[in-house]
Amino acid sequence: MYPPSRKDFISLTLSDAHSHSYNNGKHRRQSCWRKWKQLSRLQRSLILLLLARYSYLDCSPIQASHRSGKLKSRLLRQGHMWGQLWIQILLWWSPKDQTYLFFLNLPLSWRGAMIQADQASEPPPSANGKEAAAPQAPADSADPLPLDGRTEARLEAVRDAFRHAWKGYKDYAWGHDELKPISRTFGEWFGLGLTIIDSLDTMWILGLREEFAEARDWVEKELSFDKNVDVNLFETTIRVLGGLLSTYNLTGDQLFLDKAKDIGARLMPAFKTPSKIPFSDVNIGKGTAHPPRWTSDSTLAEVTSIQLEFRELSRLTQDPQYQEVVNEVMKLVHKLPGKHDGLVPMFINTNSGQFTHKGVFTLGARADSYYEYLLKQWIQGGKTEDDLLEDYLQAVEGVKKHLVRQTGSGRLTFVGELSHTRFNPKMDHLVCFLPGTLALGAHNGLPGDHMDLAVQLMETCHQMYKQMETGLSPEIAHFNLQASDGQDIFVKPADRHNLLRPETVESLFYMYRFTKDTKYRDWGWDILESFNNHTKVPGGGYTSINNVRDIENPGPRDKMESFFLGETLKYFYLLFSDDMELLNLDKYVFNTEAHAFPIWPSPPK
Ligand code: DMJ
Repeated sequence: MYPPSRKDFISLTLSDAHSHSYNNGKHRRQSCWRKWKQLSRLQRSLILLLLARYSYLDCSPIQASHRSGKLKSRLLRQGHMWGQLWIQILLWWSPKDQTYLFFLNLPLSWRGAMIQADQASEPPPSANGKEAAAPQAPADSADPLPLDGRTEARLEAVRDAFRHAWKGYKDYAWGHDELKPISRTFGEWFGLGLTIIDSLDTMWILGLREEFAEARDWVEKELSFDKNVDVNLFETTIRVLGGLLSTYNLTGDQLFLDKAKDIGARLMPAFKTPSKIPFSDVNIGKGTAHPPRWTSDSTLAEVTSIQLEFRELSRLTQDPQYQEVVNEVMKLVHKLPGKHDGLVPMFINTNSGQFTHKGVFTLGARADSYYEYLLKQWIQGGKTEDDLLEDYLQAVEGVKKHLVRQTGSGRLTFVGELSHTRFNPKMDHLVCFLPGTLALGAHNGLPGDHMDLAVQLMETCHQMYKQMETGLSPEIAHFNLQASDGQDIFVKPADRHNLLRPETVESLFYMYRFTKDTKYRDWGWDILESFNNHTKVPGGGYTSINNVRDIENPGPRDKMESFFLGETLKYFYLLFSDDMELLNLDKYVFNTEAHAFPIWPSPPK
């Protein structure tokens, strides 16, 4: 985890019979005294010196990593007290070898970015044939930027979180879709090693070249799409096709484009429907596609949030078939009756090509990324496709008119839902992508009031974390329109789970990039600390939890979604990084799974 050449450490070996449980803090606390007595006088003096300034130190694994993070950031924040001498103490519990490690790290000068030039991979090979030229890898985050202590500490905390998540995945789920960190096994969805593919570009961006190399090796030697398996078109497009294309663009490594072409071609049968609205499921081995068993409908967000990826595949391969099928979907939806001031229903029929289940309008599940991709396709295409812009602008007006309200007490702005003209003051955490999207639009010349709304919604998404006991947002929040009882946010028992989702961190990243207001970074830091506090699993991995309102028993769900590594941790890193050239938002557009594609050059006028 920490190369010995860079750190000095003292290790204490303990025996703890319960170390494999999720939270066994009590037992460990009892043995603190014994461990303390095992330290040398010098070690004790150093720790006492620090403790004299920083209240107390606990020994429970989750709390300890949280507190050591806090301690570290407080030390770094007050780094002037120490001149050029930085002291970091990291308390780390390793249940595998049952060892507490006290790391004393004494670098004599601050080195800035952690990525070393010698960690870079081979130079990108150029693409051949009629494919587009191999991408220029963006400025590597190895640039020696003058980082202050806090920035570097936060970036390193994200790398630490990634390493911890990766360790669990590697140890217990390697090559499978997802880690189940509590039972120390894996979950399979499509059997495509989703976590590896979703994580590739994150590792590249974080500078984790060793981990990247082992993942690349797996992609080269183990990944095969020649499988008799039904996959979901949308999920496979955003995670697998998106992850491979993004990694190709970052690295220039032909392997990833070859794999992207392979999966892209295998997904094409989904578009062979009477209406040209794609089916939800494709068998990538047999080349057949079908809707779910109970309906011939597809979800609206799913059929309209695969465009960035297929268009990019066409650009890179110079083969128009991919972009043609997805552009056709957008054209059909653009012309379709049944919208409500730009708001779209949640389902569309693959036979008739018409909206179904009309009357329910949400920016949450099943509709969310339709709105996101209107704007992002317009940006990707060099702002030339007017229908996309028109639909986006109309939709934002529809949102403002029908869905935006404020709570009675704290005047929190939120986006509710409309159900057959009845307003429901309920907002999914998924809607927290919206502040970022609105800010991105305003940055690209769209009305200033989009930014005003973004600022207000960002505050609300922040409150959805802050007002919970764990500091983590529930999956769904209800808002109080009345002023009477003073409470703005309610959470129903069934909605109290947290799946390690990225949307709020994603929006914080956009808001920071466009405003440079450091409060957005601080809010992000609080969220990272809360994830470390309540979802980090000793031994490796992070788990989704059942109850964000219960500190004592958040109820681990035993699942680490691939988007935690693909999106959440990537957006944390980009939020904290001072390097504005690292995926510059004037040059790149992110898909809905945080995979980045270059913005196409505008055609000559
Ligand atoms: C991700 O797969 C994508 O962000 C998608 O758009 C929504 N659901 C998850 C994350 O919450």
